[in-house]
Amino acid sequence: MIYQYWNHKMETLDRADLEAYQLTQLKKTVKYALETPFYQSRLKAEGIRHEDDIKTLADLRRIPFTTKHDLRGGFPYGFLSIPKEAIVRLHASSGTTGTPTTIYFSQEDIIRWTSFVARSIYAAGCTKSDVFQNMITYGLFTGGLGFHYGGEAVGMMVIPSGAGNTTRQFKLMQDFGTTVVHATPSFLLHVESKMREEGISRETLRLKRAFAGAEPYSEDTRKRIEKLLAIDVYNSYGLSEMNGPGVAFECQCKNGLHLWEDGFIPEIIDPDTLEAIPDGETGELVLTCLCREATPILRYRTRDLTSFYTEPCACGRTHRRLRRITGRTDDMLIINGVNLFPSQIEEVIMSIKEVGNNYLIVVEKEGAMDRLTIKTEVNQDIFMDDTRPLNALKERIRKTLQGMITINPKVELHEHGSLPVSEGKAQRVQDMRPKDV
Ligand code: DLL
Repeated sequence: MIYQYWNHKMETLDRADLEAYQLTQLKKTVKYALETPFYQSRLKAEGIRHEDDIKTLADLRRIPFTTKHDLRGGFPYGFLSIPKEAIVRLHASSGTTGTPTTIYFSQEDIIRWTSFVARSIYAAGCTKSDVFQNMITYGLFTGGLGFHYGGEAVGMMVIPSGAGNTTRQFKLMQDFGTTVVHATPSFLLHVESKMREEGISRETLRLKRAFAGAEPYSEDTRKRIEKLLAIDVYNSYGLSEMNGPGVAFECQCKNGLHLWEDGFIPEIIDPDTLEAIPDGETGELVLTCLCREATPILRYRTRDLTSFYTEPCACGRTHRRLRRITGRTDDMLIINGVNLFPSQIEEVIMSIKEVGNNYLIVVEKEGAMDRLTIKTEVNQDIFMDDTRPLNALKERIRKTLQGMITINPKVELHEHGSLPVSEGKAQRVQDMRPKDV
């Protein structure tokens, strides 16, 4: 395979040069951080009064972690390091507790962010001949504008269709010969179901690739989308605190996500002890943003669980690769004392071909015990009136799940298209247990 690089020099820097570059950028970031109300006191308490107090990359460890809680506490301007007149954009994530976290960008920040997204899109093999339909939410969410700017920088024709309205999405794809789409994996599954429902023939579309991210999904889900839509699907990881998309992305080897280490310093820690863990082992990803002046964020605890591949990638890029994110430390369900990540359930059910494209995990209290119910849609080819094969399928799903997760779930089969669909990030878990128990 011939690999293409957006910025060959930066993408293939050897480790020593990459670390030297990181140190320069880290010092700049610390300089900006010292301008913010939040970090001023934080850093000074650790004896960091000037960027020159950072002498090596190891000095990063002197800086305490930053959490979502800290960011909320600093709302609205506690993390701002430049005069307000120099801000050209704000993005925000609302989260669940009400207080949003806001990230501000200067013009230079937007240019740098755009180049990381463009680099990612290019690594997946796209060129300026592509027609790119950005089927993800625009607005305060970073997915829309982040990919929009990146796509334009590559020179693709960008169709800012946004999420939702599958009928209009198909029309745009057919009218303009869309070759690449971007969406959450759950929306891509929904698009595929709708395509069949509306009788859209694959031959009328020119689709070749999709970028799928913003939420966890399993390798089986990727394979399912690839097979059903006959396209290549590339995993894309990012978070608003680190700009948005364009933090880590799969190249054409599709074997882990290159984390752009000239833009971000990654660490993987044990979420309980907060100690660094050996390369290759799973833990919480901590990121330091090296490419933003307006809102510097140091050692941010992402809560995302992942690990690094230790072997190099065939594409020649030197930036280390993350394994697929398996969940978040705050996603973990404890069911009758057993720890369970929603991704473990997805992994099992998406490998069963009779299972449809949508599912829901429900946890309730039944007396003193927790009760896990998996509601899944069945494939469109399955008749809901035929109870015998349906019961056999239900039993097969139950047994397979029990074997993998050691919990005996109740399984409910639902007709294709009957479970709620989300256009953005899917809400797969309904935990109905009283909060104080
Ligand atoms: O989801 C940014 C983004 C937009 C990424 C479009 C990729 C594509 P937030 O809304 O701040 O930002 O959510 C960030 O989403 O900490 C992960 O928990 C999760 N996440 C994002 N990408 C992936 C992925 C955007 N590829 C949070 N796999 C992160 C698993 C993902 N989880």
